[in-house]
Amino acid sequence: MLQCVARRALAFAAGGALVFSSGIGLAQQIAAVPPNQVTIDNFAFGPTILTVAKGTEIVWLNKDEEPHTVISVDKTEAFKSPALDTDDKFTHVFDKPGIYKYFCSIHSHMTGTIIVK
Ligand SMILES: [Cu+2]
Repeated sequence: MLQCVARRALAFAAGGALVFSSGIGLAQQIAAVPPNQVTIDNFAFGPTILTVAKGTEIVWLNKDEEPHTVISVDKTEAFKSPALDTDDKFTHVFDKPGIYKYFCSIHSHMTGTIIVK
């Protein structure tokens, strides 16, 4: 009787561990691309339009083999990165709500927008 209960408890614990470990796997996948990150890849900013809460620090990460820059069009919350090489990052904190357009000064067809709520 006691052994039977112990066996059930063990089976339950194993099942719980399985659910728990798969839950961690999902969390790691989500963490792989932070919600405040813009990835520069194949001559494009992605996501092209990113909406965040005010006070958010945006991280631009260059995954291209080419250098790129991140330059604000709007002067009210100006930001201007140096040329970013492969795997270089640039960050900017957006404190005021608004719509902030930016581009790459090396490849002016590359554009993106940060919407701050
Ligand atoms: Cu560029």
